[in-house]
Amino acid sequence: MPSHKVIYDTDPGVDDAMALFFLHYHPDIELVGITTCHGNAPVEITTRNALYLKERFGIDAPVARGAAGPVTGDDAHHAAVVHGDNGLGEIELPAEIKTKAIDTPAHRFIIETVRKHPGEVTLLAVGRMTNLALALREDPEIAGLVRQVVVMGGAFGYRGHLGNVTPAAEANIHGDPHAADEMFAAAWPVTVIGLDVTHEVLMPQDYLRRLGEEAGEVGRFIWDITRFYENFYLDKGLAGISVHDASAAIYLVAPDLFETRSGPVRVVCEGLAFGQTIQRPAGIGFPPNDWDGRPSHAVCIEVKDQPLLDLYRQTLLRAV
Ligand SMILES: [Ca+2]
Repeated sequence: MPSHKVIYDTDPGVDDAMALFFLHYHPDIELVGITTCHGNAPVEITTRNALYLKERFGIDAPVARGAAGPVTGDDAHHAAVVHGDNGLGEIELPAEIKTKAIDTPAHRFIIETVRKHPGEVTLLAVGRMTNLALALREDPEIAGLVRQVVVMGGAFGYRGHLGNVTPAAEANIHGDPHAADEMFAAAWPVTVIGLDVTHEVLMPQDYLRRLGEEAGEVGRFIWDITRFYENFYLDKGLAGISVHDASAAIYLVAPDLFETRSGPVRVVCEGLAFGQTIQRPAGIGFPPNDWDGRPSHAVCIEVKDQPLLDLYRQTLLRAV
């Protein structure tokens, strides 16, 4: 029996698709729903991509469409330069997707699913945190009913890793900082997989080529969608693509590959550092401050990259 019921909150997205495959093929994970959000592309496109991936790879979980923009009502910003205009690296996609999203909006799907399985559901959020914030606003009690929240987002300056939208801010948090700050205010256990660790995990082209050769249709698909994405990273002088969302997915089944630091987390919601995530580490004393009274969460500060890449590959080989 799979030991993790997971709702995957996502904005596919090249690395979102790569993480989705890990969730789909890992035997200890039961994907109970896919909720979509604005982010890498507008929500119409991320939802369509989620439906396409579900249909093409035979993923059972329902898809619920989520928020089109941040909780403030401001315009959404998208990352076409990284993921292409279609969100999946400009590969050719069918004009029509037969599979449809369910009628329930994402945040309500989250509430209903968490209430149906109290204490069992993990929320894996790898896009903007908007759907999670909307779920908390509608039903704050769910914070006490989820098993855990695992987030890909943020940058805490560990080992000198900066943001990727500004020197201060990472894209998922920058895209809706108010939602992220509300998410960190809730008393549910959150683990953050930020750029501090995802910029330490790189898939070089050889790794992707081998996956393409060995992991059947899904391997070839990953090779295809990463061509555009890879150029973005190679142009920046990196030795491979950063493994953002899949690192967060892998944390679910292999938390021992990560080291964490505890303490409450705040998000800067205005000014120059808009979207910056700042943790007040446990054990350090400060005068009264804006972190007081907030729940402690775990921020990943170290990762064992080679075992993580091995686990990803082994899991994808199960597709063959
Ligand atoms: Ca994502």
